[in-house]
Amino acid sequence: MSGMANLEELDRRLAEKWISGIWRIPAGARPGDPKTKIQPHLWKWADIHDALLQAKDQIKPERGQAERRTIRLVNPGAKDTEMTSHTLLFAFQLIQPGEVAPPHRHTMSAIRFILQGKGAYTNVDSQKMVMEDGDLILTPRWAWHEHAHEGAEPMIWIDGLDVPFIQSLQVISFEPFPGERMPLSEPRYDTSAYGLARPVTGDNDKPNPPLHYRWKDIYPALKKLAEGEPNAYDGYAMEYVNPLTGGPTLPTLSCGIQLLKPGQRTQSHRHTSTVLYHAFRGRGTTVIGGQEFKWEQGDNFVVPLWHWHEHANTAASEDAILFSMNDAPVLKPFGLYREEAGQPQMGL
Ligand code: 1HN
Repeated sequence: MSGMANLEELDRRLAEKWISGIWRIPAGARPGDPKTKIQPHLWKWADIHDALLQAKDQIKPERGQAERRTIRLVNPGAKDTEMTSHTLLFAFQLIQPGEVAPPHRHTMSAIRFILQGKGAYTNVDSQKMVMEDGDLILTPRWAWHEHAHEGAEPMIWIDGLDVPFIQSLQVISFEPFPGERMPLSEPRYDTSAYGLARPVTGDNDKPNPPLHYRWKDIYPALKKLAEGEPNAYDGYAMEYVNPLTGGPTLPTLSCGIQLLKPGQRTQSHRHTSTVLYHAFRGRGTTVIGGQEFKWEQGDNFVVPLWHWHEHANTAASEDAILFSMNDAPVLKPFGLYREEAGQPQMGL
């Protein structure tokens, strides 16, 4: 009998006992550099908006039904999970005047980044947070939340969640609120007053309150930052911090906002975190792993981990503003966050 036949026989005998030799692991599973199934990809705003309008009359955000009129961005490398990356999900939600997206809570953390409309609010842990364009609103893990719309026109926002990460840990819990509507009170947390001082209350024991970062506070800060020196890789970039800890936006994900001036280009770098981007204002080009992606307002793209990337604002006179969400907070505590500077790739 040949050696190979002997080895196959050995593997078969071990498998019967639920044992497996590590000689069965292919060499390709020991890469020198991190490998991901997630692919660089861009989703056009027109396609996202069309999808929401097509779902508008067919889907109602009702209990026991869909609960939310929400569409997901599916990475071509994650067809099995229908998620945007292996850790993160970007989804888009539309709510009609008078509708209520029923209250529930889950072990996934969520952010809302508001894109269009007026008059809707999200109720997180009984705090009424009125949504305005460019606002970032947090729904921390296990917080009760519902959305309601008191305005006159459809409202659209981004839902950013850590669903696939929580799925991979197999700790998903989901609970409907015991009652049709949540109780409501005015917000207790005013983030704009929190930057330098925080309330001395028992709430400080709760490190992840449902915070509201208002565009009317963030945008002037971003413009002010743009009067100074840019970051080489991200332009004029800020992270939405948790003012109670100084840490990331949420324990499993962090959000950022960055401005590129007309004609501005960044240098290439790569890191082990994955980033989902939304073009909030302006237009430009991002090169990801040698592939060029042209974006304009409303478009979304993903920079998969360890892919070289650089951004450019290609407009002559308009600022470009990118909102982003990344998974660095689940890497950094374990020393798995790595970053490397590269050579420029853009032939613009
Ligand atoms: C969710 O609870 C919401 O509450 C939106 O608005 C999108 C995507 C996956 C899982 C839960 C919401 C979601 C979600």
